[in-house]
Amino acid sequence: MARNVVASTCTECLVHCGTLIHLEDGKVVKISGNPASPTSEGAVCIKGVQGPMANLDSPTRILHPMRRAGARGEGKWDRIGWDEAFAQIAERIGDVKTKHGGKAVAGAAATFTQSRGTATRLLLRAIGSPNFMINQDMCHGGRSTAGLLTGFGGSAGSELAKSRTILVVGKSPSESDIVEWVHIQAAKAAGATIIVIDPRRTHISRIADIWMTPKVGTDAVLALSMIDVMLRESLYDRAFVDEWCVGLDALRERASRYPPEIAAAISGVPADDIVRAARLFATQTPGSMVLGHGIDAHEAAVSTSVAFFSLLALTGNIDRAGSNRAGKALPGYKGGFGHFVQAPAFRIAPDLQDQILGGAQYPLWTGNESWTQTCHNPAVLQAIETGVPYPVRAMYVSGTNIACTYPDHDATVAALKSLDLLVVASDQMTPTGELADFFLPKTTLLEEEEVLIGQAEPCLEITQQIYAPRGKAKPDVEIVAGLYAALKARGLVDFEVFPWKNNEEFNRYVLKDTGVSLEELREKTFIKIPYGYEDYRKSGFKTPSGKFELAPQRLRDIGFDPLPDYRPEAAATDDEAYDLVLLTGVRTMALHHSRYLNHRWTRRVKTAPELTIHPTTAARHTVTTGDWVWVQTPESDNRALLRVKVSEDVPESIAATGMGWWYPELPGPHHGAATFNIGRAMAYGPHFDPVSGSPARSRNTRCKIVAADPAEIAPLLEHLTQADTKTGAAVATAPVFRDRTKPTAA
Ligand SMILES: Nc1nc2c(c(=O)[nH]1)N[C@H]1C(S)=C(S)[C@@H](COP(=O)(O)OP(=O)(O)OC[C@H]3O[C@@H](n4cnc5c(=O)[nH]c(N)nc54)[C@H](O)[C@@H]3O)O[C@H]1N2
Ligand SMILES: Nc1nc2c(c(=O)[nH]1)N[C@H]1C(S)=C(S)[C@@H](COP(=O)(O)OP(=O)(O)OC[C@H]3O[C@@H](n4cnc5c(=O)[nH]c(N)nc54)[C@H](O)[C@@H]3O)O[C@H]1N2
Ligand code: SF4
Ligand SMILES: [Mo]
Repeated sequence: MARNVVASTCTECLVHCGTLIHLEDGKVVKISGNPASPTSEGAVCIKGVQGPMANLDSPTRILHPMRRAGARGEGKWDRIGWDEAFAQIAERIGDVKTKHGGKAVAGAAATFTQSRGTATRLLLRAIGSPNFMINQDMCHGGRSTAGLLTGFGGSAGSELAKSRTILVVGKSPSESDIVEWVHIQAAKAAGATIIVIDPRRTHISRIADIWMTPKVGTDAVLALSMIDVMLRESLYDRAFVDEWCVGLDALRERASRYPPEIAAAISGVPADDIVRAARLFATQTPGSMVLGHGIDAHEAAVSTSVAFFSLLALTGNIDRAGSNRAGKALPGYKGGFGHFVQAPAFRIAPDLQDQILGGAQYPLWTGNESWTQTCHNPAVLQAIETGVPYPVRAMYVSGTNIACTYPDHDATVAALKSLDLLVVASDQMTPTGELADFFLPKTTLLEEEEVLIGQAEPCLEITQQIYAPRGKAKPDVEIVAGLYAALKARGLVDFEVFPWKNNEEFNRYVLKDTGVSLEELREKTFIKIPYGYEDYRKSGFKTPSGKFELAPQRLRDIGFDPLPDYRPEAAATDDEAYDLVLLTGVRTMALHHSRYLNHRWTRRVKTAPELTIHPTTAARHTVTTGDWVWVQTPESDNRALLRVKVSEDVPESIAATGMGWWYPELPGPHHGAATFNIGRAMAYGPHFDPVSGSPARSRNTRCKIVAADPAEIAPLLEHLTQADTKTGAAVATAPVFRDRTKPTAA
């Protein structure tokens, strides 16, 4: 038997761990962590070990292009050839374009590797549409916009291990980023102080020296109060601030409104903790900060992140060893978000770009100067529904399962169903794919080569292609190349922005000016990018003043208060029945949003969408672990069915759940997403961060829970007691796994 091991990079999530792919006679038998990887140093998670092989031969995998045969969502398909698919899709895009203009075609991608997002964006630009949607408004909108405004939004990556103080705000790295988690644990072992701000008990809060549990949505107050303490006690890094920051006096005045006693009254965090945290973070340097999802998607998301980034600046923890690092570039590298967004060769006419949906309300999110230049997603859904400000009649959805992962399942599904044309590219059938006119089969991780750049430790990386594509599956670049050629043959391409035919050409383009050949990268798998610190000394900060802006000029320019502040969130409802704060989207190691529910291994550990509530809450509602409850929010008339888990990890005021749940084995088109997905009970609006447009109720709102009538829901749960032919999961008899959120007995 021939055995060999190929070093590769995992792209099952954005952490990009280095992996070792073990082969026997050319067949993958195991995936493990690669200790030589500068990014992950051997770390790997269950998704990376199990996911690639399970995706490859999943029973829900689609291996041929398909055209809808019955009514939309009826599940009747004709298998067709690629040429036929490309020609017919191009025809129908042509119809929409002729009738309504190119911008009536929108496209969506999400958490993408480089090629997937780029291919979708450029396909749209080719036909004159600026309407590219990503999920970042829900994801990183507040933090990335704050980084753009202040001039610095860097994360610490491997510097964490060298930090003496680490402040973790609204993030649970043990579930969502194992590389960060490994580095934080290393720092802790070396004596670093860990400060955590999170209302929920997590692995990181368990190792924290100070754990602050604020009321949800009050984090800005804590940051401003820490700033107040640092400035009043002159603990800040005067040399850095004098030379590199503007706006100190204004910030000092603003922060003085939130002395620790006032901050304590608003947030519920003891004043002593705030003072102690401020002193430690200011004096025990170098320090770093990890900002997570918990402070994004609030009405004051941008303001809150500006306040936390300001704490970094005041302490000089910017681009130094052991602090948050600036993104490091590999000279000549033609990838990453910025290149394909900004490079003149890939732009469309400025007057077209200016018509992007949501552009008028959120220029810092959508406009020419923004980081993403992507739509405000609710504006696209509205344009589909109402034709205002102009119609959107076709969509190309690649690598996102929006029927499960956008808030408001019903509105999203209604919008998708009403389109003249919906094309979905994905490796697996999903509730989104079920609604398509054309389903285009995508390769999985082991079947394609992808060049990447990672920042956990600045590094050029490659995902190695191990297998030829299964069936007729193609990588995203090739799918788009085929569509582009068919559109071009019909005279529908206005902007020549897609010169590549396949992944290899694309990857060679990305590398061509770096001095690293594709062959060299294939051989080495990763190449560290040499880097230094304090890049701002060479290039300044990318702000109008060239300095770190504590009161960002760009906010002032568009009529906003430039200083960070605390804004109490508008009350979701006065109805006392909504007695809990609902946190959604809490990450768990075995899932990636809506992915992996079709895999046997996942379903052994995750059998149902969980709603974690405190014992007191459970007693009040007379429910206990394992009971099913209907969850409703004030923003929607619909409800979702979740299973209770009673735990003291959440305070009495909170109910916490994940997101995106569906059961692939249940009948289409929704496969249970219209029952078990918390998105069914949520809405996109009505509250948005005024700067970034982040939907404030997509991750936290209020909810009421009602115990479900066992007789009523029994038919909905039948499938859970049967061995399932699609996932192989006999859930009721599945082994019970140790709950890793509980400490093991000594
Ligand atoms: N295993 C796994 N990993 C993932 C993902 C996945 O689906 N699965 N998804 C990836 C993606 S796209 C993302 S965006 C990230 C998200 O990953 P994280 O940023 O870690 O997001 P969450 O897991 O939602 O954790 C957010 C934390 O914020 C806390 N929180 C909630 N509200 C507040 C608040 O008002 N203030 C404070 N201070 N804390 C609050 C919650 O209790 C929770 O512990 O994970 C990435 N990594
Ligand atoms: N209520 C609530 N909703 C949320 C969140 C929350 O916290 N709460 N979090 C939000 C966040 S942060 C995010 S990032 C989004 C995530 O939202 P999504 O990106 O929609 O989440 P995934 O479930 O990861 O869906 C990815 C889909 O792409 C397919 N796919 C995987 N790889 C490829 C590929 O290479 N090419 C193609 N064409 N397809 C591929 C997968 O099979 C899967 O169907 O969800 C958001 N939604
Ligand atoms: S954390 Fe897991 S899924 Fe993400 S890259 Fe690493 S091994 Fe892959
Ligand atoms: Mo995300």
